[in-house]
Amino acid sequence: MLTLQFGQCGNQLGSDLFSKIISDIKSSNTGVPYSVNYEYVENTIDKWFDGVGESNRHYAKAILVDTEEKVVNKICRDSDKSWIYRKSNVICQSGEGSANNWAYGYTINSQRLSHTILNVTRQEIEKLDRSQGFLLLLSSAGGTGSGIGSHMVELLREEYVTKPIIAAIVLPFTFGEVCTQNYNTVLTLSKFSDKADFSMLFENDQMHSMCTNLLRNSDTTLCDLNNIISENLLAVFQPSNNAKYNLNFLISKIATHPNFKFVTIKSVPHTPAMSLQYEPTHNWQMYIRHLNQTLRVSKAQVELTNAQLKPPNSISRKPILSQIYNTCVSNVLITRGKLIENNVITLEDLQERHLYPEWTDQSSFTHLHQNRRFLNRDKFLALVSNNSEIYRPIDTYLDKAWTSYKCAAFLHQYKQCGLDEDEFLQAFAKVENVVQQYKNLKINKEN
Ligand SMILES: Nc1nc2c(ncn2[C@@H]2O[C@H](COP(=O)(O)OP(=O)(O)OP(=O)(O)O)[C@@H](O)[C@H]2O)c(=O)[nH]1
Ligand SMILES: [Mg+2]
Repeated sequence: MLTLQFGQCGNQLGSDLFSKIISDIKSSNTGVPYSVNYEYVENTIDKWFDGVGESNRHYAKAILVDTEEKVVNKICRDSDKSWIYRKSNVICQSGEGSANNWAYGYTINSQRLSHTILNVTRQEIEKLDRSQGFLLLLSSAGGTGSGIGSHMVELLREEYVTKPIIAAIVLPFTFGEVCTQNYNTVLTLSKFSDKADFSMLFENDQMHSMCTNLLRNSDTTLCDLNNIISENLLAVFQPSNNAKYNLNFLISKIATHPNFKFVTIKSVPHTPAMSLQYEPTHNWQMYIRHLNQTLRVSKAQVELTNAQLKPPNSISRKPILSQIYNTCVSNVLITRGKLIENNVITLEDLQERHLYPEWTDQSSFTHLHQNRRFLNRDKFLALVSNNSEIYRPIDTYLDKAWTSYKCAAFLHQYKQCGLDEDEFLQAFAKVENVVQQYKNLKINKEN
């Protein structure tokens, strides 16, 4: 798998991801025989690294792209001792970035850099003849990751028509930071919904609240958010017991319908570092139940949905399951850790038909397992879910972007970079359509 890291967020996240891969393969307590661990480590190195450089440091299979040097220089300097980026894979223009403007990244900076990015990509792909495809890392809020990332997903799809392309897209804090972030997010999602096989969305809001509430970290930094995101990504992409498990397999299980290409990853357990050793280890079922809960619509939302869709029913007070749970196009559960006889994994909760729309079949749920412990954890579970809940964050950015658009806020900055009104409106229409499709999943089932 060739990773392409774009902009500040993509590069910082990528760096954390590769460090985590190394800690996983170096963890001492694997829980499996030597030969099983050996195969796991070999597969991991084969997937993420490409040869070794000076002092036996593994070269990451990655290309780094940015339009300012600060972050890239820092992560190249900071690489821990056992892995390193290839200098020739760093494509960085010493400039001022893309000014949080998607159009500046998509048109002006892409024009300068895309040729080089494609050339380096071609060289890498030729070398890695069994390459499984591309993983793109970026945030949707800035200008470089979102703009150049969007242009590259188009170019890659054009050149590698059948190769898997997936992305991890970090969505900005909703009360944030960059005034153009909503436009940038809509423009980015519109491109990725078309060109990527699927995109995994990570909301900074949610990652932050996990850090503060679950991990009791009162001083949360971007590194802490990346820590959770890369753990989630790895829990999905590290080898499983299924020999056929690769990117194509995952795409065939998770992106089963062309209208639904955005997914989330939820994982358990997350324990504060301080209490890790005192924390009881729960059985598989407890963790699965926990993941199952993440498929529920939050209470406030249930009330909202009910009020909008159906008059309250005074006769039947029984909760209607389809109204409480989100509707899932597909779910892939990956469990990691030792299976013992009196603690089996039962999957009924996640296989319940009420979770899935009628047009799907049994194959909308997939379970993969790996006996080897993950990152020294006794058990670790990740659920990749393609479900209706995803419309909520997307709709929030879309709404805010539309409100700005109606009063023409900041539009001149985009026009200056060559983005015309039509392209803007097309992006709005595309993302609105994504939202509607996911919303309809629920409505169709309830009718
Ligand atoms: N989770 C996470 N979010 C980040 C990180 N760095 C930046 N962000 C978020 O990304 C958004 C800003 O995008 P950047 O990645 O900094 O922008 P860029 O792609 O470098 O684009 P320009 O700086 O405009 O050229 C904000 O929403 C930040 O919260 C990171 O390391 N982790
Ligand atoms: Mg930047």
